[in-house]
Amino acid sequence: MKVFRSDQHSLHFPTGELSGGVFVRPFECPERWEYISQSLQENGYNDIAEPDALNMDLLSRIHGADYLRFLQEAWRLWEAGGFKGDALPTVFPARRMQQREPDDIDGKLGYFAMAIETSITAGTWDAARSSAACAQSAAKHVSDGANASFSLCRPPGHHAGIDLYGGYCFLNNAALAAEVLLDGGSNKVTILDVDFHHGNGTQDIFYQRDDVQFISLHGDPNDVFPNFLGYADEKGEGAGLGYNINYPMPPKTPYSKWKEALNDATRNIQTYQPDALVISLGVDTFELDPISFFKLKSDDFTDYGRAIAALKLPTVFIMEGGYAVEEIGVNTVNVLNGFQSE
Ligand code: Q9C
Ligand code: ZN
Repeated sequence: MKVFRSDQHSLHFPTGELSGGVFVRPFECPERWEYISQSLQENGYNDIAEPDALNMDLLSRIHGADYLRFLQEAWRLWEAGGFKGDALPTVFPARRMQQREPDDIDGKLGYFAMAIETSITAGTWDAARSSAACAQSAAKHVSDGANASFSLCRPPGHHAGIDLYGGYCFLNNAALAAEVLLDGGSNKVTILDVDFHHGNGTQDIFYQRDDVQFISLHGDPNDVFPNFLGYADEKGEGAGLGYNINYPMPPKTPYSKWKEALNDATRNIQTYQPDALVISLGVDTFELDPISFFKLKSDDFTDYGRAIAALKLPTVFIMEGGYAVEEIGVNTVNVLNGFQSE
């Protein structure tokens, strides 16, 4: 399986993340990428490529023009304001306030943010762009005939909506991969999101469309981030009705229960009959993950990798979350090994 990755991921590394009322070292850190790279190489995934340049026209199919302009100018405007730290929002267009983008950078940050643990730094745009480029190239590889590819995306993407960043995400890498597959001749694509958190951004992007089926297995938003989306009654709208499927699950969910949801998800995929599959692959479902509450063990990742392969679809794996840094490489490679073994 060919791997796409870029050194430019390291350009994004904020000094702190607001967690529990204090600034802590960000959970979404560059070593995540290093550990995954290392495990891939130790396990024979040595066909590694740098991505092609990002196609901004394709990116514009999933993100608003104002949002993309904001991501490119945010750091310059923040610096021009003379601020000392990384760029963080402090004010939000909450209920009964105007949903209008102001000129002031403090206002712009709040207008486009869906959470404040995610800082923008000098290198954020270049890192996010390189991450999306990896997803684009991995999808192109499958669209050109390969049966599978893996994109080592960092920063991750599934919380990034049409015009929203947060949850460590800026550009929606999985959504872009789906667009590349559609552009390359697929008529229908399924995005299966197995990250611990609900893929609110991906749901947002495809909510009214029937050419992309979005299925997410995740911690119940009543109990955990992103808190305001990911409930089972969100089924899509208009042409998209029926093509959005959520499986929220409670704290301490063991693999046996998670696998039942996956089995139901695979039946829904078989009914939809997509031409290709995108996996939003977060391994924060692991029992030792510091910010999550499912109980998957390392061998479980191998098992569900096999279940994904049993769908017999061209598959693009897009890296999302996973914060038990020392085990992140093993758990990620286990999914790929399970997939390859089938
Ligand atoms: N006190 C992904 O897995 N909330 N993003 C952190 C920590 C944000 C997760 C709370 C979690 C975002 C891609
Ligand atoms: Zn996650």
